[in-house]
Amino acid sequence: MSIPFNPSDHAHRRFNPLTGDWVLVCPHRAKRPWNGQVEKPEVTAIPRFDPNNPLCPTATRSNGIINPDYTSTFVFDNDFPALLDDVPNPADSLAASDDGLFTMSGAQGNCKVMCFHPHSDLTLALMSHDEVRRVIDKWAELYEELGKKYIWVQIFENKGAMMGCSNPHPHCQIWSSSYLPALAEVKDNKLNEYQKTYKKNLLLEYARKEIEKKVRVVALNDDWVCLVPFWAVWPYETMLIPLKHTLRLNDLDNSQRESLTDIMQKLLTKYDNLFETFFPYSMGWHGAPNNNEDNSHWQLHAIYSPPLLRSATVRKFMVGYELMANMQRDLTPEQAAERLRAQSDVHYSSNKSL
Ligand code: H2U
Repeated sequence: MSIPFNPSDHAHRRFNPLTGDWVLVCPHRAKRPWNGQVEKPEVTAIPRFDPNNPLCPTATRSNGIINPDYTSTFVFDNDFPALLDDVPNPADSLAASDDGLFTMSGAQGNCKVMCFHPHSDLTLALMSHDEVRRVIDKWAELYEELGKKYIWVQIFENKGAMMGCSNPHPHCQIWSSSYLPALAEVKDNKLNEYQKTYKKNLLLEYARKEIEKKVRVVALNDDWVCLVPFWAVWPYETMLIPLKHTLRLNDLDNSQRESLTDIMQKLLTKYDNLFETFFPYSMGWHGAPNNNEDNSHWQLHAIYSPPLLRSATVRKFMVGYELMANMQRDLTPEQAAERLRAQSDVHYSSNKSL
């Protein structure tokens, strides 16, 4: 081939050093016409209070418990928990089958739901600075409390019906487990290997180099960088990384929490502005496991995985080649970062009534 390689035009693969996975990037396909499924726009006319919405203050939940008339954040034990503390472990004979083909392992844990705000029609993008800060403080508090008992505390938010969010009310979930989930275990190993090989923290080094390169940076402040990872899989996937070595959410100091509030509000406003919609996503926090070991190879980070590709209604599906062979994307991470950077930091809805 005599044509010189251009990453904005030519198919190539990128390596994710955090997981060891590869993503196939096919930028030339971003121009193709779309005749596939068009999702219905997310319903935005959500009532502020609905007595039949089990996450609202004073509403009755599925199990008959009545929520308090909460005015800020509100945390409760999930009424349909995937993980429970009081579950026996499989017998030794099941835990290690001789042929390695039928191995089981115990799974104990706890599942909580955290409402961000009493009003169902708000999202983190529309909440005030102080309200978002209270969410961050509550995350840190829960992380600290649950981290005393569980090796892994997974905070995650499914936003929008497109991402499987079952209740139109700003909230997240917290699943704490007696084991390291698969992705956490992979990251633990990769971060450790990198630190041993290069004598550097992978994510701190990565953030520093991305800030120098600028092309994938969406927002930056004194304590945080928000970027589209070089190895992003979802079209507008982003990552939030603290600039200072920080292991867990509860280790964030006051300045980091204030600037996290700012950068989250900026990112979420840009997300909503991109297609003038309440941008759906799944997001979560990853920090050092709670195992009393040397976790200096870790660095706290958040991942946002939004499904939208071209408009409020056209989403990326992880099917076909992605399920059977390799994760794949069309838009390059650099193009995605540029588009997000170009979005206003003022929410589109502030100019019109919702
Ligand atoms: P999602 O929107 O991400 O599905 O989270 C809502 C969670 O709230 C879900 O896990 C729980 C569901 O089990 N829930 C209750 O615990 N009680 C209820 O009455 C309704 C929903």
